[in-house]
Amino acid sequence: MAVLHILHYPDPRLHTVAKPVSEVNEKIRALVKDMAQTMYEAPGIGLAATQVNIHQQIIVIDLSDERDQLQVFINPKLVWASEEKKVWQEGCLSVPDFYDEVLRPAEVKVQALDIDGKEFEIHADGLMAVCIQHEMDHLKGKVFVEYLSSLKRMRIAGKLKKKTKAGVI
Ligand code: GNR
Ligand code: NI
Repeated sequence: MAVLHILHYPDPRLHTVAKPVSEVNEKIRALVKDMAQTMYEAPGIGLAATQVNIHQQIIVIDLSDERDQLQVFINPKLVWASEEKKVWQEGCLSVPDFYDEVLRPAEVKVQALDIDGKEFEIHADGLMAVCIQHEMDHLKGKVFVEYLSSLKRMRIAGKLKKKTKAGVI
């Protein structure tokens, strides 16, 4: 197992569009383990492969307090989103120490493959709906700061560049 390096905004690699996984094999399962370890160590409630510079459609999520309820989504597809939208204060491991409000559909249905390559569907609301949409955006090369004003985005990019240069993150 290994803790992987997380890319930080405005790294252009965060805008790479992930490709579908062709087969859920042992290599993918090993990668999922490393992604889970990286998410737990960070700590975060979710991680998309894009954030660790692997451009395949893989997401791990764990919303539990005990950190023992790992959920894996491979090749996730949005099959339904509610008309109703909700604002949530979002953060991102690729945008350390910044939090801001994002408006998204309040509920979604997502179809994906699990760790055994078996298809399943979930109906998510609350934080799960926010998190799965946030992670699916990563796979499309989108970071949550792209929902904010260009002024805010530029400020965040500037501050993070400075921190990276100083070796703080
Ligand atoms: O750890 C995380 N917390 C979080 C809080 C509100 C909305 C979304 C998230 S996801 C984030 C981990 C992360 O960056 N996943 O891509
Ligand atoms: Ni994120």
